Amino acid sequence: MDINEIRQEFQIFRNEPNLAYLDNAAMALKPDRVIRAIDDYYQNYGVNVHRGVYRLSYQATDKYEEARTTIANFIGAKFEEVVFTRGASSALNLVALSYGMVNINDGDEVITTELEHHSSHMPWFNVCKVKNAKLKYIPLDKDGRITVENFKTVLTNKTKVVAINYVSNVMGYITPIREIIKLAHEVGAIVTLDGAQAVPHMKVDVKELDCDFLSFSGHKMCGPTGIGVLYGKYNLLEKMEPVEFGGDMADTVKLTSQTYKLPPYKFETGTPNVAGAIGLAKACEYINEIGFDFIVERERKLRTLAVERLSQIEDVVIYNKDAETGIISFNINGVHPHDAASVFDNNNVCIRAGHHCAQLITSWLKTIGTIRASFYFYNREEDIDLFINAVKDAKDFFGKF
Ligand code: C6P
Repeated sequence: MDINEIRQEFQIFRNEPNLAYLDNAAMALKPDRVIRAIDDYYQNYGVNVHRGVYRLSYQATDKYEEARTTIANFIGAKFEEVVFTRGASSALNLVALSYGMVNINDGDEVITTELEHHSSHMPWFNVCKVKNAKLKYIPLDKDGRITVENFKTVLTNKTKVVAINYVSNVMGYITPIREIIKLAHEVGAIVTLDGAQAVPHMKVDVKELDCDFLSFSGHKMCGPTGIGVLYGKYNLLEKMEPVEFGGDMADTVKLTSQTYKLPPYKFETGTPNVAGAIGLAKACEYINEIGFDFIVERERKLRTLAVERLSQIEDVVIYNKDAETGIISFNINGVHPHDAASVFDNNNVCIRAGHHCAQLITSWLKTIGTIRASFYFYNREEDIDLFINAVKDAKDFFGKF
């Protein structure tokens, strides 16, 4: 596949062919076809769904629900198991608030890790605090990885929930999730999987994984902002209570009682993000066309090249040298990550610096933050040249002080 041809479909690269966009873990760029699909909805049938008894509203409803089918197929789920949310954060919170607040009780145990993004860990910290349950952390190995062996040391018959990432947004490690899910199920626990950094980068099939919940965001996979997905096994979603009430999710409302629609609708209160769902479905089609084989291979190649060259620069500390995905976290000795970031910007390189909303792993690494470069399939070898030059510039500039 020709990278230049791929890049031609992105207005940002047409504007700035030499931009090294290496902040893909924060957000991926959008190809024309995703923007066109959103535009088409607003321009040609931009009305509300599920409500109007007229042609345009049927059309919008059909497109919205077709989008759900496309996204369900993308992750191997059933149509009714795909709940649209604002993003991964709201999906992860929905599980904690709806499932956790009801099913976690005094003395129960929830397992999580120091590798979690705040949106995966904090909702369960809150549940455990309110419900007087114990939050346990899988000890990370010397490289900061989650291992099955270490998972076994915290798993007990009291474990009710495992809240864990599939790919860490700081370390880029792939969690050995299949084995963890199997072991969790053996003690009757459910697994809520944070797939925000996995679903855009590798084939994720919820039935094959047998995870109970999976959360992810549209904007990290070439889709729009403000849309994400909570996948849940239907038998769990069916028993869960909504956490938001109001328009569209209601079935019957009387003075003395109220009932709700079946999943997924009981969790989608109010006018949904129709354009977002349509845009995300288009992004799924686009990613399927690019193909995960290509995406995985490309990211691996770029990462290997970048790590090789980065390792040759004195005073650079790489925290995740052997990670499997396109995320590199590092620091330049004596240079504050935010100071370095400004030099990267001057070199036309977009990276992220700081704790990446994952303060637990930042503390574990005994640092105040890291510089993070993250690749996607549309990145070029030339981006690595710009990136390496920026590292050298930052080192030379701040190294003087
Ligand atoms: N991580 C990053 O730069 P939202 O913001 O809701 O779309 O996604 C939250 C989220 C949850 N889990 C993981 C593993 C994530 O990486 C993120 C988002 C971005 O690393 C923004 S903080």
